[in-house]
Amino acid sequence: MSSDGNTDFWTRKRVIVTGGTGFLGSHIVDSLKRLRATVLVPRSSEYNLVKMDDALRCFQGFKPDVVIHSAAYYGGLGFNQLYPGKIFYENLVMGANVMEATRLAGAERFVGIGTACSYPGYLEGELKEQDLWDGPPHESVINYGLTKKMMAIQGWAYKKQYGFKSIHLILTNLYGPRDTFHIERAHVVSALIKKFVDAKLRNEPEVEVWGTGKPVREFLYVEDCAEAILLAAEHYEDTMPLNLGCGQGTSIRELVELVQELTGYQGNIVWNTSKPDGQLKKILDVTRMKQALRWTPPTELPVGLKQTIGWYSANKNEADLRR
Ligand code: GFB
Repeated sequence: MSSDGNTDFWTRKRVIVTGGTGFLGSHIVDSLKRLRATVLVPRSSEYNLVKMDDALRCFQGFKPDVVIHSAAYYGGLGFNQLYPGKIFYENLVMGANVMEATRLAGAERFVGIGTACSYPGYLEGELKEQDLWDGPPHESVINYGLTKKMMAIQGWAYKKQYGFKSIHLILTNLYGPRDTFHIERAHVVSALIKKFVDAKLRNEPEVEVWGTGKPVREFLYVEDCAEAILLAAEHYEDTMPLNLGCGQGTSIRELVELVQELTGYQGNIVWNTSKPDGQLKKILDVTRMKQALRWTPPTELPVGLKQTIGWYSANKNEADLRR
């Protein structure tokens, strides 16, 4: 057993991480390398996974033991409103191709990365895995949420017909170093960090934030999430999807105040209520996660925010350009 609780399950395993140069994927790759796995990250210039031929060429060439499908074409609420069609098509087709290519390449397991946006939009309590199929996702993210949910169905169908082993992990809102800070694509945490850090640097009198501040979200630090994904890949085998989160809600108003305090910005905050709030509450019930993985995320929100602000400030030029 290594110091981070993993066994030697990953040592010398051949692992494909789709999206392995992206935000979440790059942290998964770092963790896998520490655990001495042999990792392939398909580069989009070489393999376009929306095309089945490319997916097959990549997967049959490398012959993975495990595939972690963390690639996704997605962004925050604003991005979903700008590109709903492309988000739908790319995620749906890529998910179907990657799982089929995994099966044809004879890999022993597939790890699908899903999203809390797949849950029914009307639910108000904490989101439990057994409620996943009880209704349509919130209108602001339905085009994204349903595509990810289809991977869970594909895994179920493949198990039934082929005995294929896959798991479907439902992730809450992530944040952390290497997030997307480009304002068109950013989720709320990276958007706020960028806005406050930039406003402080430029001595701007006010920062605009979106909506009413009332929505509640749950935020999971990306390094914790990568750790949970690898634990689940090793220890979780059920076809029932598994939530990964911290189980604690933070209102957008609280988050704004926290980021303002941690960045030391002294100006005013303007709430632009013409911008959408999205779903009012999105918090995962993580009871099953704690039982199955014997794990809780170690990073508290203020600590993770400090790390992310530090990373953004140190890598601002590069981070601002990355879409
Ligand atoms: O993180 P976010 O863009 O997406 O927005 P979702 C969360 C909340 O933050 C919304 C508010 O209520 C926004 O109105 N907010 C306040 C801001 N200021 C800002 C700002 O400057 N930028 C942004 N982006 N929001 C996501 C999906 O929905 O859920 C993702 O869009 C993903 O694709 C994730 O799947 C789980 O939390 O509403």
